[in-house]
Amino acid sequence: MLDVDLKGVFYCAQAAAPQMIRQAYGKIVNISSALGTGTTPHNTAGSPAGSSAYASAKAAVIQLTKTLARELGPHGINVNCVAPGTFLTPLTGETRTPAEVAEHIAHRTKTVVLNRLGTLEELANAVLFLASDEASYITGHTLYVDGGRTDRCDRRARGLPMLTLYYSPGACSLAPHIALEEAGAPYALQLVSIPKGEQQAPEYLSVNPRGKIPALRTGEGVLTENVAILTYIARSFPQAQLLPEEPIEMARCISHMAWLSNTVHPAFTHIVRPERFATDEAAHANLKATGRQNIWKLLQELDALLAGREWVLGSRYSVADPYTLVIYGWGKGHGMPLEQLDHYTALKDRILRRPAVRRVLEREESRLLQG
Ligand SMILES: N[C@@H](CCC(=O)N[C@@H](CS)C(=O)NCC(=O)O)C(=O)O
Repeated sequence: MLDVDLKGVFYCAQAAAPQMIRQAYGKIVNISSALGTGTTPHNTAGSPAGSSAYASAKAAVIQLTKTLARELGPHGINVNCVAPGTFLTPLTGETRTPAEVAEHIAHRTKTVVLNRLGTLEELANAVLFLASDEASYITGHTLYVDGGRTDRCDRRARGLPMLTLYYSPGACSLAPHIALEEAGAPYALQLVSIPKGEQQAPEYLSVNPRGKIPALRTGEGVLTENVAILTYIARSFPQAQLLPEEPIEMARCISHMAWLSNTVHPAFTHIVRPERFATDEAAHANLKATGRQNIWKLLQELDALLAGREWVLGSRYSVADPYTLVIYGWGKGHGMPLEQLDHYTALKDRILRRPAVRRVLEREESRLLQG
């Protein structure tokens, strides 16, 4: 690996430089890699082998480019480098099983702003540009030819802290959990089990003194309230397109989430925690029964507003969808006949087909996966 990817590059330059110096003109374009830039973490999706030899050789090529540019610049020689992202070549399949190739392509497509892998012509064009006189005043430069890798642009790459989601499986924290996964965000999970009452433990109250899940720890402090957390995730990772840009569509998305948070969610609290609404135990049965009626009406309202829509906002998926999915799971968990709600059930099925959603539901062992 080091012989081909590093020594090969060094010896080529060493062989070509004397002739270039004699003619006082030359262009050297080295081939590094996104993995050599130190800004793209090695992601093992579909790439099971270790990459330390490859990454270090490719990083060395970037440093070689910079130092050679300094040494050869006075002789009229430009030395540059390209750092390609993911391009499919015969090697892609030689080092992976077909399933790993598919996983590799799916993952890399998702982590690219342009949402597709590059063609070899596009890479060759970048090299041609640096080799041409169009690039006569560029030297010592590394050109990223990677379709805009989002993991290069992410918080980890920018040295910002990871996001930490405080969650409890099946709770409304499922929505931001899905949003983080959809966004390709770097995040860690911190389990705060509601069944075990951990949301009232001093450790968690120091995070969210209201003792509610979810909370999201950011580099700028802790955020609470689902609507704010979902909006923050969507705005922090705009390439994932989880919140419309146009003010009116953005407001519609927030309006839907606010209604889930301030009306639909509390309706469930009446049946789960009636003691919070009436100290007289005799009233609890009535609170639960009324709560169930209210919830069923709200679920029907949701079903009606989803008629003719692919997603909550119409034709575009947004953070409002996973939040709406959470409510479906709760209705089902309380034995309500959700299957009677055709539009809502169709939305649930569509959301469940999204790979990021499935990963999260499997992680949370969600009952939504049980059909
Ligand atoms: N308004 C808050 C409500 C959060 C909330 O009530 N979360 C529930 C879990 S779904 C919780 O923490 N329950 C524990 C409790 O109330 O003690 C939000 O939308 O984030």
